[in-house]
Amino acid sequence: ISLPYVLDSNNSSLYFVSTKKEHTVETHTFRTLSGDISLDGDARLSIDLSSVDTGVETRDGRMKEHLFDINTYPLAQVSLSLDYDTVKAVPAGTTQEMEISATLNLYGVDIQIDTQVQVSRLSSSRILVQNIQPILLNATDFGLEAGIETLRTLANLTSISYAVPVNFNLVFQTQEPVQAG
Ligand code: UQ8
Repeated sequence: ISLPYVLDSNNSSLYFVSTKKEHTVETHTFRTLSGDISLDGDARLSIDLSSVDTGVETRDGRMKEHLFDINTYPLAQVSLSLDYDTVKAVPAGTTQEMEISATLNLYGVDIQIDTQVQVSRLSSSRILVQNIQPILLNATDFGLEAGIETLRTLANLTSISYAVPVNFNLVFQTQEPVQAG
């Protein structure tokens, strides 16, 4: 039997990196992720931008308002199609590299991300999907540079880089089949 996979958000994470004043590099995250993989192989990841966590509340608030504009764009969404049977066939305890081509929608803009992921089967019902190389976003591709300049001015900084590396660890699980008898 085949069953859809649903993101186990408690065991999944997505981190991004910012650089300010040339050499000050910080790691941030989004607390709320959701996603699924359908039997047709449609995989989706939804990132709640209001759950941004940089460890500084004032900064989180400013990013939601001036960078992401969460009232208009509450989510970043990733979608791709893959071969469900290939994913299903990864034996438990093993890892397989896969080339994927995904679409990221952020700030109303779609960009294509071609990258390599590692798919590890943790058990019959759980898989772990991780990027192999860091994914490099450029804020200008989404028209986010004006928002970054606003943040820079508010925080009185000499610079904030438009280059943003992203890493993710995503655990997907299928519902365990109910044992007969
Ligand atoms: C089986 C199988 C293969 C399944 C597939 C499953 C699947 C769905 C896989 C997904 C695959 C995939 C390709 C995923 C892609 C994931 C990505 C790339 C998601 C994107 C996530 C995202 C939205 C990232 C953010 C992007 C972005 C442009 C962020 C901007 C970051 C910046 C530049 C922040 C600046 C921070 C800063 C330095 C602020 C200045 C500051 C302020 C304002 C402040 O107030 C303050 O305090 C007072 C400071 O000091 C502390 C400040 O520094």
